[in-house]
Amino acid sequence: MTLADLSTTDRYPTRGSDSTLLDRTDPTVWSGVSTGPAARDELAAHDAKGFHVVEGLLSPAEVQAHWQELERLMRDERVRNDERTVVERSSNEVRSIFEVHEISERIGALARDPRVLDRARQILGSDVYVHQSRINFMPGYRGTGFYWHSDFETWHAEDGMPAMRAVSISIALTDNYPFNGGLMIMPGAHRTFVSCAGETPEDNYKSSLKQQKVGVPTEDNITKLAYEHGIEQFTGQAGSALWFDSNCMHGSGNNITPYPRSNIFIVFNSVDNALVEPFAAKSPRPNYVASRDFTPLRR
Ligand code: 6CS
Ligand code: FE
Repeated sequence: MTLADLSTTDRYPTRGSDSTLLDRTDPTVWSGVSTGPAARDELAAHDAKGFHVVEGLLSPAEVQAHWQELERLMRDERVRNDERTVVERSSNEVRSIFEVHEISERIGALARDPRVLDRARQILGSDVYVHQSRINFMPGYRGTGFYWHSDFETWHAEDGMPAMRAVSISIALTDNYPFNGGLMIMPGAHRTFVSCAGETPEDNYKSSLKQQKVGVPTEDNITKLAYEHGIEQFTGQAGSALWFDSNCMHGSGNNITPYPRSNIFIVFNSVDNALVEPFAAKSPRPNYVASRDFTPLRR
């Protein structure tokens, strides 16, 4: 199979008539970049489980500075009225702000920070660019979660991402507890691609970013994966970070506690995995949800 074939052949068919479980045919940790901040055992854990945690990535002072940046963005009427801001379906509270690495210089610098950029390059084995960035606020009392899903299933179907060669970092800016919507994740389930039934509606992203209804695994398949792999939860102090593979099966519950669970997410994609035409949607999603600027990210 030539490189060109690799990017256009659909090895992960989805959004058809049925929902099946397919084996992953991509590495999780890619060869090609031998140096970086990740230790051998961290890469081994990431390969086996599909994720690993870096405690204390940001210092308390850095957490404070990024939290103040979040509050500044929240107060900025232009940001609130921007199409890149998604509000909660049940209230008018901000749920997410997308392309936040472009909107905020401080978060743009975080994406280029060697503690972040160099680890992404190590995992993906190449130069990388930012496919998507967002802040998920998960406010107290009314923050709603995200049902079980694989990000890659959406990025493949709707953004045209050919291979599982993207990785997300979720940086906690508030303490992530089991009870305030901490992200749940199935260790090892990243080696299975869950093909989902159901055609992608036109402009699906306008509703899916509030509540995903298409590209959602069946309860049968979630049950199978949960019984095989179990469920772990990312909890940790503000400043800690979760690195997780694009195909991890993950989700989060609602937050009815007084404690917000606000995280910064940055998704890195390999420059050798550039988006092509969507594999299961009539037209690609907008750039602020799926960047088509594949320029390698530099410090
Ligand atoms: O559609 C997406 O790109 C987004 N949806 C979810 C539920 N997680 C990843 C990403 O932010
Ligand atoms: Fe997700």
